[in-house]
Amino acid sequence: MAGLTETHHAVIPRPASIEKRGDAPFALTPDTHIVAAAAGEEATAVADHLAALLRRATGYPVPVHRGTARPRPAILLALDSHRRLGAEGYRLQVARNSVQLEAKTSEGLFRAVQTLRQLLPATVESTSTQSGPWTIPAVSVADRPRFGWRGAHLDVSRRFFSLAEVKRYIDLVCQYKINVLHLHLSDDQGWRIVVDRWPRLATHGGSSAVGGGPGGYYTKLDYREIVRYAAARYVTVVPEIDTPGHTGAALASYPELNCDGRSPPLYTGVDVGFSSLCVEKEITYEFLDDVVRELAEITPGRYLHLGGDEARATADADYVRFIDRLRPIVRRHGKRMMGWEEMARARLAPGTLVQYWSPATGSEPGTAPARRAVEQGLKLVMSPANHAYLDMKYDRGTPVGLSWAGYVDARDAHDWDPAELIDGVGEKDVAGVESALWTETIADLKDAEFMTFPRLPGIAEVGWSPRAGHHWEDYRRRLAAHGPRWEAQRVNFYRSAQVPWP
Ligand code: NGO
Repeated sequence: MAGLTETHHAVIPRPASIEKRGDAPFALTPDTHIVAAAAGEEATAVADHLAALLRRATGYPVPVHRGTARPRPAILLALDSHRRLGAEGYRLQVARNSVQLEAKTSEGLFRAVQTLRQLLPATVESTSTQSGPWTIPAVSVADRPRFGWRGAHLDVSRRFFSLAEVKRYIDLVCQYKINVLHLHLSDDQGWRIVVDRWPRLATHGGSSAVGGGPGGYYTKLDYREIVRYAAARYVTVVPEIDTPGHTGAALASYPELNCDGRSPPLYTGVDVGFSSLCVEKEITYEFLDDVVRELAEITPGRYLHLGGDEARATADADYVRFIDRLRPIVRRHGKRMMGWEEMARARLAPGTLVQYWSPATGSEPGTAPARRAVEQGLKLVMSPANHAYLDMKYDRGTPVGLSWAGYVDARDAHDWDPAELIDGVGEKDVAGVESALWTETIADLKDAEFMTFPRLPGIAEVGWSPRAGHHWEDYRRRLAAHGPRWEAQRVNFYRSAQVPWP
């Protein structure tokens, strides 16, 4: 294990166990092969993914062989069902002559590849050929995640992000073993996914953005492509349609969804909490049934997020009635529901995931929804705004972002424990963690990158790494080594003064 004063690697999230071996480093050369000993196409796809990555910066051919023949020097990927590594765990052994990656599943192999990348020099992340040497220190890693849910939320409603931009975001976050992409697909300012039965949602509701900026929406083909691209990186897409509030774009598109039968204009401001679907009208539930059905059809993941936050324009009793009606709709279409913490005010089905976002801690009043969720036997995904909201400014000088939950610098993103934040919420109640990037103040992907890095790696480490050994001093030295990796990938990151960048 890396001690406090002796960091010999810069891997983030910190592996459960990583030890130096008494051997010379492995060096990639023009002769290096990758051997996919693991049976099955998925493991071979992981090998191909690694090969493509290595070819880019080294310029070496890095051929991939299937089967057990073992040309030397080689990087070997193998599936080993006997090891108790869990679905995402892996072992990685680096010696002078070989690199071995073993996991129970191809998903575990993919996580191992992310570790391997980070053991190589930063220039391996370049998109053009660089000169080596391409050495990997001789280490032995045994790793598995603390929590199964390590999400990244992206608000594509307030600002629309193109297919290419979403793919880049996936590519950047999956390096930190993020395994969920939560797409906030609808809000007051924009509806971003085609629903065939309600076409104006996208064509009208998706035609604008915050500040009146250009809108956009995903066709079902686009969405399927995001799902496919994410799945190839072992990231599950969780789509969110926010209800019953944050529904301005839908209300603007269809007058019949409004209680008074009249559509408001498209909203381009940044206020929250003023819109609501009409809880009394039957057509509201026909609408939701169509939306949930069509979204379920193109979403292989288990969860659909139905929002539920800040429904200040919905009376309390109406809110509970609304969730009572929503519950069977989600079940009918074969999915489980996820919702923001407010949803725990209502009765929820077993298996529903509740997403905590309040900055409240201990037994402060703001923690009550979390306890209500736990009392219902439900698990929480933790996104406390003062640690995990990537739209908060780093400090007073940050040119974009909000500050209602305070400033969140690199240390705040790393220095917290999801199982110790709230009285009555322990390890067994936590499904995992998720960063949230709301985009009211974010103009484009460059801004999004600036707010994501260097904070997301801290949240990812909170979600993946063992509780023991969680030290800011050790972490910030490892984090510093990621600056050059982001430079190589042309990531627009924030040079936090808390981090000793090289
Ligand atoms: C809140 C609100 C969002 C805002 C965000 C800004 C939740 C769950 N609802 O978080 O609509 O965009 O704050 O920080």
